[in-house]
Amino acid sequence: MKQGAFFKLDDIIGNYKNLMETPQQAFDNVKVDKKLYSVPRTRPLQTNAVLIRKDWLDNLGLPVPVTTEDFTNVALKFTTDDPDKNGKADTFGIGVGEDLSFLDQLWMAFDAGNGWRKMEDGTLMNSDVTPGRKEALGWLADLYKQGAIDKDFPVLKYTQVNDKFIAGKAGILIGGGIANYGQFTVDMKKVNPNAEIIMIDPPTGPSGTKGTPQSAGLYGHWVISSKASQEKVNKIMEILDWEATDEAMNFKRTGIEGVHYKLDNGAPVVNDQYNADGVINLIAHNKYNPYFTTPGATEEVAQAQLDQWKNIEQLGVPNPAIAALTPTMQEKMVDLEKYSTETFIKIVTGDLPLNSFDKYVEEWMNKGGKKMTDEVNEWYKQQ
Ligand SMILES: [Ca+2]
Repeated sequence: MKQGAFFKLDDIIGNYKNLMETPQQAFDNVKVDKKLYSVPRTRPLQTNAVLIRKDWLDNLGLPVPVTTEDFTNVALKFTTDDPDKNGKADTFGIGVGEDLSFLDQLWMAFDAGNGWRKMEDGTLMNSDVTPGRKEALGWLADLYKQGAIDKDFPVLKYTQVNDKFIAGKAGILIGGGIANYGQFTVDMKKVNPNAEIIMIDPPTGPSGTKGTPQSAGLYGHWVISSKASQEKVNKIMEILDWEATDEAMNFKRTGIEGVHYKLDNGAPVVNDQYNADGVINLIAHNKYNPYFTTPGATEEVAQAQLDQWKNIEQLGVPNPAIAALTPTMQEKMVDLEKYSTETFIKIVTGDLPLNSFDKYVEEWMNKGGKKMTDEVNEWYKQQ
């Protein structure tokens, strides 16, 4: 980039009002020496949603849970009180996967941060060794013991967790995705026409914190060769700018009526031409994730997804060390994470007591965690 291979966009980006709706963080994350040589393929900074069975809440007369305490209560009742009213004890509260996936928003409720947490003294601490992580593990262990968390979670792949939710075994996904909501609503109706899922806020923890993980806000970025003529640059930018409109986003979902889709009871149903013409592959370079919407999903589903995206816009927890890459991090991070995950699983399943967490932190530091933390803090000071 520094050799001038790409067109510098700082002076012209302001002319493209749709592209200018890109969050500043996404621009910042692609700049080189504070200069803009590319247009980020924008993704939303926040994409998570707590997914919960609304029909189960209604069957048991329970309100939508807000605090971690409410979630405890609902998860237990989803396990013991036959929320699907089939007379069998065949449900549980919370879906979790191997590596303790689907729990980001729980860690944030307990104030463990997103990867790294800025501490009160201004230094960064790895989320895996924060007091909040310990507290959250205690919460999980307690629910696991009572059967409110999937007994099989240590061996469940991502798709298996989703499948159990769709099948009506699990009632809550704390770290569900807005993107999945569309397909879930479609698939779940096939299993049970009365099934209803809603997206709700992440849980609020004991100290009043709540949040959802914030990403870098992009998935790759577009560059234009510095050899391109000004005319060509203008044309490319015009196209990218159009692709950042709601119009382009809607076009990507369905294409042209009569050619790519027809309306069936108000819901657009796409046809083979839609795939043949590659409409789905349109860049739809939007400020929100084009994958939020499911092709063929109803307007209500698409609207619920956009509403959720707006609901959590202010709840994003950034990772303050997202761009850090230190020598010890490269050398030890994978092993450290593996060690952490193995330990956490044992604590949740009761194979290790909660107070073993303190010994774990000590070990983690000795295994390179201390050195990595020092390096990350050195890097952080220079930002
Ligand atoms: Ca049941």
